[in-house]
Amino acid sequence: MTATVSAATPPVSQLWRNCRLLTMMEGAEIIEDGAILAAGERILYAGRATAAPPAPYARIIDLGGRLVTPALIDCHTHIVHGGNRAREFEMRLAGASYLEIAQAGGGIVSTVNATRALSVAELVAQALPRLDALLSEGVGTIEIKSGYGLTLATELDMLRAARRLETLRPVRIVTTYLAAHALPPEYKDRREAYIDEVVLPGLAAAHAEGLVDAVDGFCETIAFTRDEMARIFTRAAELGLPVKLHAEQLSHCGGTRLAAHHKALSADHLEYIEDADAAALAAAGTVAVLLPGAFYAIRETKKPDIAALRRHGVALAIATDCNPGTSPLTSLLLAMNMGATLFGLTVAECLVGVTRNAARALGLSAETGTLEAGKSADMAVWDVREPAELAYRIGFNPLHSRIFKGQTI
Ligand code: DI6
Ligand code: FE
Repeated sequence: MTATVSAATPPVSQLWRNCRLLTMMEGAEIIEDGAILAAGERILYAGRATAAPPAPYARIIDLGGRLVTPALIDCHTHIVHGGNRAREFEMRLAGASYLEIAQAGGGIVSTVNATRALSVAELVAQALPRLDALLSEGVGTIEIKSGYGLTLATELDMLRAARRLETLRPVRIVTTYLAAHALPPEYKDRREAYIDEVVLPGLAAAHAEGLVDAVDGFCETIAFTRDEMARIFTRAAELGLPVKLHAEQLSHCGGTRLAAHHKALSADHLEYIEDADAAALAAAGTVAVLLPGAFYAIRETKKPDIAALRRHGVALAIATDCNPGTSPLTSLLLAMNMGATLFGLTVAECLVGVTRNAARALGLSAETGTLEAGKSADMAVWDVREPAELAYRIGFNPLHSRIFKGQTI
């Protein structure tokens, strides 16, 4: 995130009234006669209108009885990348396996080639429609990962593109360094050299340029081992950067417990977790980020053990995982629907998963994710009556308006 310089003029106070209010604070019920008061970009009050601090307000906005939630947060995306894999989608429909596609030059390597071919400006231009699709559904904060450059220079370019997006739209962007996403072909059989020559120096360079908010990796048989990820996490800790991990997506490799051991902000995917993994996440306070779009797109049949995650009290988040290979999904509302329909999450779990818990998965709990005094005035106003309507529809967008840092978009 880049810091914004506050203007010298006193902040305008605004009161939004006549709404059904979901603050998404722990234990909070829906408030029928809701009001939100903000000074500039900060919330001063969110609660019953009758208990709001007294006027004068510079501006009063009547929300016509609509539902208001915190702006949504997509806490796991790869929206910066080159090209697409629609051709591969067709090959898979015709019966080709993932391996056959990879051998034909497809798979993640094709996206790496397409990404390396683009300038920062071109990466930005290709990401903008995806960003706009997410914003149109009331999203106010988006995490964006690198991981399709896999050279020092191109990983930094991906992060520069992600940062630039924040200057082009009213949105908060959180960047994650994911050079440990795949082993590039030029380092085939030289795994350690890739980490020594690209991943670690790239992390230092990206950090020095202020491009990194967190460090991630893909811990999987086809990607990086636990020991390799441990080295990268140790370096992240030395730089004071929080970590997260793609863990247990395709098989059980022990990534979840590694993430918990390093007090990761989140462990993501988790289709193959075991009970002890859920216990470790709970003990570490690590958020479980569920990515039903990837589960759906690769036709996975093993579901994450939601019962175990609940039993241990793990905080659950939901994200799109928007990426060209395994989750070409640019709808967080649809991700919520999939979380409910495919994984059996409740509506309340879906809502908290794209607000409060998603903020926590990004280390942003003090800034956004709930509507309460002191936080950023990031809100979504919906043309619905019941919260369940946000998870229930498929391919319908009921957003009325979006407010980001107190400004109605
Ligand atoms: N898990 C995934 O599903 C994607 N990356 C990851 O770590 C796959 C990315 C791709 O196929 O392009
Ligand atoms: Fe991912």
